[in-house]
Amino acid sequence: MDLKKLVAELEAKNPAQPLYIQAAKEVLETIADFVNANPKYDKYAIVERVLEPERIVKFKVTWVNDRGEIQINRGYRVQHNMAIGPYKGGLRFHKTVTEDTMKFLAFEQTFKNSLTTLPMGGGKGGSDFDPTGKSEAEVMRFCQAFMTELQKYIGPETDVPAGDIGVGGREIGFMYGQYKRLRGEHVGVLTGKGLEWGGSLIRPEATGFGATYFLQGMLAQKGDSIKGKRVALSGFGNVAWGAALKLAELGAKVVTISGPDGYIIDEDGISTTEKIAYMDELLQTRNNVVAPFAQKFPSAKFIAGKKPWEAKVDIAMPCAIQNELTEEDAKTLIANGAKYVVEVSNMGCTAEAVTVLQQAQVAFAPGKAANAGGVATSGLEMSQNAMKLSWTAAEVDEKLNGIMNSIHDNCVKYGKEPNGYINYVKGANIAGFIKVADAMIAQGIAY
Ligand code: 2IT
Repeated sequence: MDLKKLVAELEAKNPAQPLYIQAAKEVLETIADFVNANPKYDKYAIVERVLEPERIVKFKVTWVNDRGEIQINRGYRVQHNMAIGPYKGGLRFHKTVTEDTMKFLAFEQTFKNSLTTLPMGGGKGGSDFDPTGKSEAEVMRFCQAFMTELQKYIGPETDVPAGDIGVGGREIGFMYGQYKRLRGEHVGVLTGKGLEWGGSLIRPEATGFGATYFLQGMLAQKGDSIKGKRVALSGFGNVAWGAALKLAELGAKVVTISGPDGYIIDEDGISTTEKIAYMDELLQTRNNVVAPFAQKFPSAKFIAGKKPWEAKVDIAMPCAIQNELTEEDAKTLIANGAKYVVEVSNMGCTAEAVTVLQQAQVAFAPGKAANAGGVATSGLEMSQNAMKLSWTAAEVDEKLNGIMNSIHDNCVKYGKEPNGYINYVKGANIAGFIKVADAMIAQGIAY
């Protein structure tokens, strides 16, 4: 493959889509040597083909708010790649959602899902609907209107959405109810369902648990361990919550969480059951502010308008949204002695931040590897739905742990550099690419 030419084409074909270009460029740059060493990929134009989503559905969502006013939002589903299984990926409801956001997330999802070892293709969807401050009735009406259109394009064997930012158990419930009402089928068309109606144990915790298991692999690789480590988390949603739970259990000290309003620093550690439960309580208020945490717990301080990356920590785990950790933040973390950065949000670090971290030999894990535990457990939910049975929490957790270990092993296999440094970005991209690429070759010129 001609890297320069492909990057130029990528930029020309996707004008005004900087997120998609950022995600795709990173993959192109890290797989180029591998692709060039294996001519079959060029023979079948696999790289060019994988850069193009199989389908993008864009639709109008019209609903009525509590004041009787008509609201119009945009809905999306990007069906990126079906080579290894049905499209699979979350739905994001957030005011920043654009076609660019959806394309970058669906692209990342294809490689991530490939890494999980489970048969899932890549997709992503969502809307620019902003859940902040909306009543339960408004959220329900929106979810019903959204699913009325989305249901035309999904199904348990074709495309299985789940949650993401702004979409949790409540929203999955409202959308599942509407799917059932329209189709008359109780099937595994969504994951992240409630336990009583087809959901899986450990799914709510899975992204945070999985990222922590991945971190354990990174630490073990350097003969280090998690106990006593100071950790900065950003965000206070489902992902940060799951990570806080597992980090506390394994003896790390989480010192920060954050929101759009600023960050919380707590030198006593955000490690007690009460504090972690309060994170979830704050999320359920849907006000999207973290400041009240400091009013509730005297050991916690609120720093308005700042990000948690200025705290002195050993490990940073961005758990909020893309590009939340910049080059400046990376330099601050390095100056403060951080040795590990684990992306738990999708593409949580800017490209410049990743370069700075890698140059300083900080162990850096990309989201598509470290946060794959969420979708992996969605895959386990699909298995349980197909078998019409449910596994115990211990069974799911053990499978999740095994999957995260295998992702870590694969990153090391394809990402180890001559000096011993593990380039997890390169490892994840090559390992994720191989399975998708080989499946596409086997299936002929279809997509
Ligand atoms: O980014 C992700 O991997 C998710 N939001 C979870 C997707 C899923 O299908 O469980």
